Amino acid sequence: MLKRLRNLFASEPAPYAGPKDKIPLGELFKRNWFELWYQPKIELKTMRLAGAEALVRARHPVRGVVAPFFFLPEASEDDLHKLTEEVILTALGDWELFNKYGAAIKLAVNVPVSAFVKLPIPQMLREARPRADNWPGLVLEVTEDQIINDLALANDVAAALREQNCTLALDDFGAGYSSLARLRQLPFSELKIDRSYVMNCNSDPLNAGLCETIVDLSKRFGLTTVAEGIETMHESHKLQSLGVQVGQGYLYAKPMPKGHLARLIHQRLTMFAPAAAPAKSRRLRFARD
Ligand code: G
Ligand code: MN
Repeated sequence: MLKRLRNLFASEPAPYAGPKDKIPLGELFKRNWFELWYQPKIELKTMRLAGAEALVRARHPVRGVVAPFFFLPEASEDDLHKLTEEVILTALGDWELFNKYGAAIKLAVNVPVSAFVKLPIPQMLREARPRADNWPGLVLEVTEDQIINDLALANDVAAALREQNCTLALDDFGAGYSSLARLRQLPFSELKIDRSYVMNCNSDPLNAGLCETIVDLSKRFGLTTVAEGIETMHESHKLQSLGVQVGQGYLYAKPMPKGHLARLIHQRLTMFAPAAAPAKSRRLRFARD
């Protein structure tokens, strides 16, 4: 059952056997290859759709859908900022589509910390944000290693974002080894546990301990804990028992084009059947608010 469901959601880039050269980011825009895909975030307690993370993809005419590894690492700062602007504006527009299909979900975008210095992000949000009353705001994810050395900037940015109903999430948490002293000052709404700690957390006592510690910390600061890269039911159950509120990973759904997600929302598809009770499948309902 799960395997079938997973195949249903297998919308990741198709394998391509030809040369895998890097694609200049400028090319993406010039040729209109840029696409924004979405990976669902699931509330673990209810198995309802809690939100989605927007992830950049390139639709190459020969290679098919290409992941960021092939165009992000060598991109210039200017191009990265242009990409960030595009991502934010596209996600704001796409939200209207998901809302139309009945899910006013919170979308998250990835933002390089340098973009907060170079781009007028709060102003962009003010001008381009959906006007609907039920818009829940946008989450801007910044990686721990980039933000942790500039908490003054983080605080300024968080304050400006708050005025637009938007918040910061701390991405890849754990990978940057922030000191506890610094964590006290974090102006974030969400903490995303790095995939490397989520992996095998059900059987690896060290990872389980790290996840537990992060959940405790997150709770103390009143943050939502999100686990990234969940691939098995065992990991999912373990994380839920540790108090992780939201999960994201191939187990539930791979990143998919906005139309796919809109369709899933519209169809109210069952995405999840608990492994512990295979005879009685739980139905995933998509949150309307
Ligand atoms: O760090 P960040 O959350 O931005 O990374 C998201 C990336 O991780 C995306 O490119 C996505 O395709 C990938 N990803 C998402 N879920 C999983 C998963 O369960 N397993 C693995 N290996 N990769 C994942
Ligand atoms: Mn992210």
